[in-house]
Amino acid sequence: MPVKQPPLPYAYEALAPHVSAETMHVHYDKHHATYVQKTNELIRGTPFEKLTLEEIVRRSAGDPQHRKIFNNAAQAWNHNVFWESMSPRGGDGARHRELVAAIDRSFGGHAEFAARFAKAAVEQFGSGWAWLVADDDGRLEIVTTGNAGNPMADGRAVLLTCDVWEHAYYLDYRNRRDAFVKVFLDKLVNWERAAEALAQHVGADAPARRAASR
Ligand code: MN3
Repeated sequence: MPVKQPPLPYAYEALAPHVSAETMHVHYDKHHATYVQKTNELIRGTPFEKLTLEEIVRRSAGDPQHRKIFNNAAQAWNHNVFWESMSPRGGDGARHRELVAAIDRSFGGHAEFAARFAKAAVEQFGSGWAWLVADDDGRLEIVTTGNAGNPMADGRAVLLTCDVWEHAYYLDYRNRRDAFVKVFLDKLVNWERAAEALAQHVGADAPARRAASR
């Protein structure tokens, strides 16, 4: 299988009580696994078969002919980032100096960032994703996308994402997306991952790395 589903970075029950083991099993074993499986079915025997998952997402983005491939490949990639965006020791605000400075510069502080991220995530109409992204100058922005949409396809560095499809929270929070997003921000966000992604994108050798990945 050309596209693999990476193992969860923690145990199914590791995020409880904030995200239950039941939600993790349904979400990772059923929803995410199905996107990976469908991607592999769709790319079999096509030029996409030789590409990495990131390349599949970038090259199918915006092409109506490859919409099915994009939808499944992007959902496979988005979930990889979502699992990494949470940690059993998460939440609590960034501590990495560069990231704290970027949040202050871009939003005016952690509280303002969290309020804006929560608002964007809750107001995303229907299924989709809320993202913290960085541009080439290290300026941060909160964006939302519908369905499988993803800002990596537009060349932005993804620091974090929160899945706001109902399957991400319905078993634990029913219709209360706001409650799930609050817990995501307060208890789960993996700020280490965000700091590493920012450093990779704006570090000294980042322009060369970005060019190579295009
Ligand atoms: Mn999901």
